[in-house]
Amino acid sequence: MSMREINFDGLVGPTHNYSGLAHGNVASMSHEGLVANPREAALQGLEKIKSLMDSGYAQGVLPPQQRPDLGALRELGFAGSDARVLARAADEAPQLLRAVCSASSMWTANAATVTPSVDAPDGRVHFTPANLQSSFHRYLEPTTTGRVLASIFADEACFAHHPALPATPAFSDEGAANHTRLAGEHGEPGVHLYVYGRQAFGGDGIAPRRYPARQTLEASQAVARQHGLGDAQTVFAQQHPEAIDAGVFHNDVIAVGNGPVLLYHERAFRDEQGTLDALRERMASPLIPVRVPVEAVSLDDAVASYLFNSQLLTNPDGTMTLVVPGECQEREAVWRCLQDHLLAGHNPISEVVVKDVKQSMRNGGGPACLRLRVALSEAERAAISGRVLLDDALHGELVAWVERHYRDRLAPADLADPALASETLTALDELTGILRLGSVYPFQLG
Ligand code: SUG
Repeated sequence: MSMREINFDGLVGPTHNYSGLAHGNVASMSHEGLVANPREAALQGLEKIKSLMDSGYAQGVLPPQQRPDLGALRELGFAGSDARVLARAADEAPQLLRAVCSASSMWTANAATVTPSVDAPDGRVHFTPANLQSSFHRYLEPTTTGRVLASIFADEACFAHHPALPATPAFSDEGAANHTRLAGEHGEPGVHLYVYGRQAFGGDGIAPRRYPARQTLEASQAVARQHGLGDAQTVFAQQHPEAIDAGVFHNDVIAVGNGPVLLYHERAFRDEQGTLDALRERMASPLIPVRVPVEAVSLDDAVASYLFNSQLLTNPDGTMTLVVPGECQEREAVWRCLQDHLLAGHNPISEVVVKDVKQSMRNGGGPACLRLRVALSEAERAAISGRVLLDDALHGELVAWVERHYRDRLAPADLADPALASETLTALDELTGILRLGSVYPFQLG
């Protein structure tokens, strides 16, 4: 069976802005109030996926969400015309207006957790949208995410969709950003590494003190259960509390795995050796750990550069390419580590590709945050609905669509502009036509 990983990148929405909404995400907190450039943000994302497609990697896209989410404001008691709802929210609760305008669905590593069919007992690909209950602006995503995934992966013979977990702190779930599948190659049965920040029920109480732990053990276990994974296929590891307190709000800011390779920072896991041992015990092929010690890259450098928020991609000859954000070039220790430790080391990483996703990075989203990995067989690829697999024609249409509809300047004060809301609806309505998705947005469902 020819399994292939497809990276589904989130298209950056027209309301991309810097509102400082994410507590514990150092970039988001420090760039609050900056003027954003949504057009540049979307084009940077499209350039990344075009160049990866040109290099032979399979690429898909997921649409942005409807923002501002006026439905959410109405549920919170703001009534009247759309313009009135926006004006009142801007006046009485500006923090709520900012939350309902966030373009955070671009970070599709948080959209869902996905289990390939080769690992699931029923032989289907399983999806659970992340409940993202740890922040209000992200909690608004899962309903539409579930609808979009169900519309693309509609064929019930191939795909199974589960409900998001109960949106309560005990089941706080942030999706694939805390999930890594390791296997000799994509078609081989895999071992699933779930990394959590805290335990809700019981545990020894060791958890971060400064910033919130967004993923719970109980959430990770529930997702594994939904997907039918057993003990022999799963490892649950606690994230190092020090890492979270340094700004590592998801595991994908401190570790990345692909195939048999696990690239990780010394402080990624609370029990480093125990985690590696548990993986080795379960994997059919030898694990290839690539450890970056704290002397080579400090936690602060890791967070500032997003070295570990890289995409690790398999090449046809078995080597791997690491796609890193431009910020890695700006930190000497990180750049040196890439050259001397990673490229020169005994591991399959043979190439480093630098991508500029600065607009997203300023909100704490690197190359790996922007994509959801879905490993599919040929038959499953053929069963995809809609026009979401990237080719030159689709890329060209998406670039033209962004250039037609997106602003090149958006400050938090612009979010109350009713014209922004109507521009966004026009753009999204056109986008569902381009992607042939049918009706997925609240404004289309009536
Ligand atoms: O949830 N930023 C996102 C970044 C998510 C990155 N994803 C992964 N690491 N997989 C977050 O913290 C900031 C939005 C703002 O401030 O407007 C934000 O939500």
